[in-house]
Amino acid sequence: MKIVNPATEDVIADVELADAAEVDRAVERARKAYPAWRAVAPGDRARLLRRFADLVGEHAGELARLEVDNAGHTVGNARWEAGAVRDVLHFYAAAPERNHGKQIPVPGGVDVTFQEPLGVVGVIVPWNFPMLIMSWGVAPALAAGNTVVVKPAEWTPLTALRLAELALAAGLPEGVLQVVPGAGEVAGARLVEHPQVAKIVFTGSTEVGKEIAAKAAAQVKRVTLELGGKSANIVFADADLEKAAAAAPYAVFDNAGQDCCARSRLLVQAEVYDDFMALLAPAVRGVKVGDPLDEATEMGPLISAEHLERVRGFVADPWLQGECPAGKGFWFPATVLTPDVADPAFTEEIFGPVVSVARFTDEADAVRIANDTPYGLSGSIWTRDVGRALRVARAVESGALSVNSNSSVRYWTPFGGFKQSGLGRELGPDALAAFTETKNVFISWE
Ligand code: TXE
Repeated sequence: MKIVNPATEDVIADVELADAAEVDRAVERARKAYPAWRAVAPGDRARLLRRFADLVGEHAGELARLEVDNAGHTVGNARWEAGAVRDVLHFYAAAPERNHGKQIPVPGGVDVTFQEPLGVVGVIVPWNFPMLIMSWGVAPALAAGNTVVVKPAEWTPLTALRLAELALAAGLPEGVLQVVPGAGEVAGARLVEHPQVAKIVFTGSTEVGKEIAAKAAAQVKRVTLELGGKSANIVFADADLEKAAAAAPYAVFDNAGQDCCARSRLLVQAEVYDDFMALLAPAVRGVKVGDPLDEATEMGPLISAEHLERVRGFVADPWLQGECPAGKGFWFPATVLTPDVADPAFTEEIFGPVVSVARFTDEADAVRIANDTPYGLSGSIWTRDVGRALRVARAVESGALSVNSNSSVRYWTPFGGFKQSGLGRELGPDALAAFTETKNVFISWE
């Protein structure tokens, strides 16, 4: 498949797509590599993962450039992402030596638990944050003693393939981490259906997530799902409006809105609506869209022509649109809509640089609108009232909320969705449990 730079439409690579038989061979190699990998002494496994992390750090510039060229990320963001991949690997490198079980008092003997690895884990990655999301699955899975087969998104396999090379260079044995580029319905589907794959970690659309959950259920296969979002950015009248308005564009236009945590519904309390919108307009117009390699650029292109058309289909009668380059590349401007709350632009995940604004009357109304969605991934609350911040944070049905901030993801805290935004949690100390089974052993002393 021809891999295209979304900013220039140049073909930058030609990658062969794996068929189902190739996936089977990869799973077989992973299965063969598993007994030796799980038997590696914890300290040695930690050392190998640290070496892998260090190599990622040493190649951060190269990885960032690949992500810029392949996914259209701005160079600043891509550099941060490469650093974050390194940090995620370092964080979980500490895990093999801390993967403790318990000793539980029982009569007649000793009862202990072990955190056993699962076996072969399949990680299916989307195109919006190719290397970063890959690392969220790979790092804890490897740390817990599993072997991993990654299926990157069709459009964006380049950083995944490079990370697999770096893993080998770091000394991870053959078969422990493999990357199989391929079509979702072929290679992805085979990974899900393969009886020797013990768990699937999937990030992508809710539609495909449901299909994967159903297929996995047929084998009682473990799944972690990170799916879509339509998160709310709630601005109360008592907020620091200037700060909230300055932050709002980045809450939704970062990565050109191709972010499952994008706060694509902006809810503003009625009495400050006009003041807030007057502050928002120049902030949106000020978003610098263009060449992702330019250090000053804040927003790059969308991933593909197909996706550009999809995003365009949601936009009618914009309240405001910024500028974007004309000519080659899949460009779409930062866009603000003020649709009816029943409009698809307000209810569906657009996954582009489009924010839909609505007013609310009071706290209860804000919570009602925020929760009136099948999604529940992230969100922000802007207020100076600590009590209100806590009440609303507890009431919004969402997995990751921030108060007076856009922040969603820190690798040492848990991340995942309520409702149809997902199943299970990634990152943080708890993610390790998602890659192990608890085994209970009773030893009689009688
Ligand atoms: O996602 P898909 P797409 C949302 C976003 C976007 C929409 C479509 O709204 O516009 O989904 O994006 C693999 N069995 N998000 O079509 O199809 C596929 O190859 C197994 C939200 O790219 O879900 C890719 O590797 N695997 C999101 C991955 O699944 C299958 C990130 C995601 O692709 C498969 C991306 C199948 N039957 C899109 N079909 C987020 N939450 O961050 C596809 N795949």
